Amino acid sequence: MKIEYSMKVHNYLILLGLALSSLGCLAQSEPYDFNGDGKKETFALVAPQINEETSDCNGSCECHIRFSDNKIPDLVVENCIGGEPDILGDLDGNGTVEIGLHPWWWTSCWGGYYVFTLKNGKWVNFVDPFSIYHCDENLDREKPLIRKIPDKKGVYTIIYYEFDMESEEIQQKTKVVKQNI
Ligand SMILES: [Ca+2]
Ligand SMILES: [Ca+2]
Repeated sequence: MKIEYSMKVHNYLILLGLALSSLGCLAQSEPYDFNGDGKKETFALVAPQINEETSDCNGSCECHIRFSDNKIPDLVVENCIGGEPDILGDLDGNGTVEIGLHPWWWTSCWGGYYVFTLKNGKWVNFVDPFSIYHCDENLDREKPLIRKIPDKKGVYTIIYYEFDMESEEIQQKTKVVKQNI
């Protein structure tokens, strides 16, 4: 029951997001410096259009995070029908703010979480993507899923999910991961 209820809420949020984006009411983010040029910019997530009859995307199911500074390329996320990007702060202290995203998908409670950073004019994975189980009521989305570790460089603590074979339970875990770039 718990999962069913969460899925309903999840699907409602997707529909709401899709409705808003189709109306052109794209929510702009708070301004931060995503490319490290000392000036702040905003972004909006542009979701793909959904064909109501086929319940599929018109074109590719990909989201574009588009920036107010047109020198910054779109952050293109495949297998995405919407989402609410997280502004994670400047995790590695190089002057650019990192962006996190759990891309919405049709039905599954499982999904990937991606941490993106702009490096040499390209969006790349800051750490390897990890799994989250977003139907879990104990998943506090107000808290960042990736955190700096005080006095350590290049490693971060992440919150992720795993299906534990022994207990046959879905478990929330934490671990330390290395920065990719
Ligand atoms: Ca900037
Ligand atoms: Ca950074």
